[in-house]
Amino acid sequence: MTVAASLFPGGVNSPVRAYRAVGGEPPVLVRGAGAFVWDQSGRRYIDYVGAFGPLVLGHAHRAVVEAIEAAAEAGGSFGVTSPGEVRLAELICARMPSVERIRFVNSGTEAAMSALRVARAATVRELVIKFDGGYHGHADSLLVAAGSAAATLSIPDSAGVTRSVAAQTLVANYNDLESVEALLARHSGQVAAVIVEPVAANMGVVAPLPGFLAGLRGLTQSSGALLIFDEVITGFRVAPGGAQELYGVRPDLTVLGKIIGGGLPVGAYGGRADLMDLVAPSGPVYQAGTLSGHPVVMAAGEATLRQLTPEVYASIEHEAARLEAGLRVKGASVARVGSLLTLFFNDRPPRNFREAKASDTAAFARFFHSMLDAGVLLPPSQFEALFVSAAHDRSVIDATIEAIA
Ligand code: KE4
Repeated sequence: MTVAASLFPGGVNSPVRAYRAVGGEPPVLVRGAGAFVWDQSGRRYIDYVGAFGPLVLGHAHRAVVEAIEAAAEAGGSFGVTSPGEVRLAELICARMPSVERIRFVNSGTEAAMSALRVARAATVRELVIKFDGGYHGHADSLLVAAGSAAATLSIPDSAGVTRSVAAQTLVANYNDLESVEALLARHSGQVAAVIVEPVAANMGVVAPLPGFLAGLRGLTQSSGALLIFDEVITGFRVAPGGAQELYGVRPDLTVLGKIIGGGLPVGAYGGRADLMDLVAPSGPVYQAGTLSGHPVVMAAGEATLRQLTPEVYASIEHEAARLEAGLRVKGASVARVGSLLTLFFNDRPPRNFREAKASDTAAFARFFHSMLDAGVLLPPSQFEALFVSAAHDRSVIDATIEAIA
């Protein structure tokens, strides 16, 4: 796509799509249906990218396409609340009881950024704790990296992020409660929130160790900081009520995206009513969005959630477990939570980002390309997750296992 290269930085509209981590030229994909995508030469691939999470039903699910068509026919965004927003919000709040009030936005980034603003307003504190390897979108305050051991302050993880912004975000180690405790003690009374991916999926899939999430709940409660679950990936993916249902831990605020938009641009943040009532126009925290709650996006999200019945979760779980067994190749280890999987070229599943980074990324790149040659499209990075959808039926999983062999 040389034309794309002249139009977009790196020829892409999101960096991971440039295949820098695995090398080679990305295929140009033109169509998707169910578990499959086709490139412009007509070649078919089994797709485990699934738009990086939203397509839990697979590509172009009939019910979702029809809902989008009907909503589009009925006109665009009206600039006032419409029934579709209410219906989707009711579905989300019914499945995630911790979400008593919700605000739709247009990306996970916007949702995470807004949730932090609410937390800072609610606690009148300035610092936020995130985890090394945790990704919450590209808001300045979330693009920070752990400072070197000596420098206890965080450093920017992107050009253009200022040191003063980075200094307000502290970085702890995933699955390491002591690292959180130490930061809370050192900055006593100053931490507004801890934001965490309850199942990390941006360092590859790293599950929370037993007690980790409950430990975060206790530490935040006792220190006066809020607990924010970033469920942009895990929400309605790892269980009907997301990771907070799966692990039985109730956050103060939840960040959502991906699945709730059925593949269209979406984000949402929500949680305790007393916190969300701080958001304009009912409170002093300003946040707005021209196309927030767009009827077509709401229709796609509603159609998707309505398809996600216990039976569908059970069948996705069954096939994902079969894929996990099939992924056990020599010299690699598999991490899986529900329909999220990562094959780590590592002698055991990592428990944090430092261990994940020790994986053999060159071996992953070779595996990626051999699978691509065999007609299986994996996410182009060791630090992403494979997504199994409801459309990945027995025959698709069998074909994938064959390709692995
Ligand atoms: P968006 O702003 O990209 O909609 O969402 C940001 C985000 C927030 N929280 C979590 C846990 C996320 O995983 C993401 C975005 N995920 C990446 C892939 N892991 C999106 C792919 C991309 O950047 O192109």
